[in-house]
Amino acid sequence: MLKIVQTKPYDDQKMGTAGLRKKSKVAMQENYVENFVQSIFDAIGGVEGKTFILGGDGRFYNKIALQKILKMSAANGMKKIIVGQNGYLSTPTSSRVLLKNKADGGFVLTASHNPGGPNGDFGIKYAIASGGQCPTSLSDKIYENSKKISEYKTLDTADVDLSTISKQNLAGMEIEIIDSLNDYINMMEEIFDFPAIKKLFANGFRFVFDAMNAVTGPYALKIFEEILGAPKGTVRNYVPMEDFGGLHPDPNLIYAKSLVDLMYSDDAPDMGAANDGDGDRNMILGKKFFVTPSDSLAILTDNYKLIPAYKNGIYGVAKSAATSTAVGRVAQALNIGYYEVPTGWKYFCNLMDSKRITFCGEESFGTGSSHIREKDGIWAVLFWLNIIAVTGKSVEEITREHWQKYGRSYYMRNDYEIADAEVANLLMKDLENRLPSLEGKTFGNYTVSEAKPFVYNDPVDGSSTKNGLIIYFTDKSRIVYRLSGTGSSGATLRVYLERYETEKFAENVEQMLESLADVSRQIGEITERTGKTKADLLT
Ligand code: G16
Repeated sequence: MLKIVQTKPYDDQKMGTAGLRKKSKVAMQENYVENFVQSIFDAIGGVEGKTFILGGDGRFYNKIALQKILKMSAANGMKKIIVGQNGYLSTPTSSRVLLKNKADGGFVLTASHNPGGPNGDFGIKYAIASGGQCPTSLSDKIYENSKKISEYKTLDTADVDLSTISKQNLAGMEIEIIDSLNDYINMMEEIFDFPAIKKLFANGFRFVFDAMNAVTGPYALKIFEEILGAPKGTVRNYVPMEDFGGLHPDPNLIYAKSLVDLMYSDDAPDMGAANDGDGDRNMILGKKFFVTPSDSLAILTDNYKLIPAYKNGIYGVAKSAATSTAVGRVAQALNIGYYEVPTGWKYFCNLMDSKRITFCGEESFGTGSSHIREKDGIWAVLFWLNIIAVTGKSVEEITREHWQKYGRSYYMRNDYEIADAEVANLLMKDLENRLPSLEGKTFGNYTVSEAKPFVYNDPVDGSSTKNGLIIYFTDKSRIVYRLSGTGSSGATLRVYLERYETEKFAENVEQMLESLADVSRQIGEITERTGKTKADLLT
């Protein structure tokens, strides 16, 4: 039965870099999810006659929020909703299903790499018909709606059973529950050389994949162990859990600790990889060897010819401004288009739609291609396996050869957790005002050649976005400052350090970047303003 519920607005439903991300307890407040969803429906002119995609990474509160959205969708007159079995859909799969079904929009219930559980985070990613995250113009409209919402529509009815693949009807809305694995796997088989990778495993290549108790577990089990024949035990932490088994499902050197320990042990397998909560991020490791996401993007791009789906040519490549410039050198050598965009996958989408780029990636462990409109963790892992299968070289050899050919960008991200967001906002504002006065100044061994805010003018829709501040030095080093857009409380100041070398490749990245890190604290007045003499997290 249709029910119109009177509600009071919340004032904090502004989407960040990738959707709405909040503490679970905030999201669990009365009508919180409902207000946000109705605000979206209203901002897009209603959902009558439309088709949507719905799923999530299985984290805490997904089950409840899925039912809320299903009932609201039917009450608002949606024609059809396609839901992953048991409510699971990774972010890449959801983009794939959305594009394949030419759906009008989609929801992925996830806070991505943030921890889950009652004391963790919950989130909603909202995708538009192009398969990517919604543009700022639309998220602003949704935010305005959320601040004045007074009622929403739902149904007074029993919960929908999402456990079996089926077609159901909810007050006139078709619910199609799909096996979310098959379609995604078929797509990967079309892109990569599965027979070559199968042979690699048959020849004894040792690989470990850590699904971090998150949504890619079932995909990885099926692809790596069942289809490609990697031995049992290759995929670890493959059962999706509401709290990720207490893990922080962020595939980096700090949070994927057990995988990193294994890969740096004497019994390390040939390759290690991990994905995040919703399956769009990836980390690649060799034996006692870590590949930065920036290098990974450059290496994948340089090797595109080895992959069946790309061997006939790629359009171009893009990276976020904060990502190292490594891929730029490859783009120049390959003579393909090269774009630098603000942080946020949505900025790549216009470039893909207009066939300006095929590949793109970010320092935050995201890599992908135009096969979908989201980054894709398993895609990146398969790309590496495909290169290894065809070249017979190890992760380390591939990376070192790349440095020999192009030089090496030593790269690191320093994160400062700042409890009071105002302190962080002011630090950025004051630094921006000081930028012109920095040009020509020397700090230790580094002389500033240019200092400016990063401004992106989208070549497709003409929109202009300012995101972060960049300091360039005369020796090609760079420091980028920006505030994270994915946190759920306080502020995280991200400082990205890059130093370019062409000859001497020292092993200790932290040491190579130590003096630049000091310079970044000096220029940003970080210690004076936050009391912090070093970063809280280095990745
Ligand atoms: C999201 C976006 C990414 C972006 C990242 C940045 O990742 O989808 O495109 O690079 O946020 O996060 P921050 O603003 O904290 O630096 P995800 O994996 O959370 O969806």
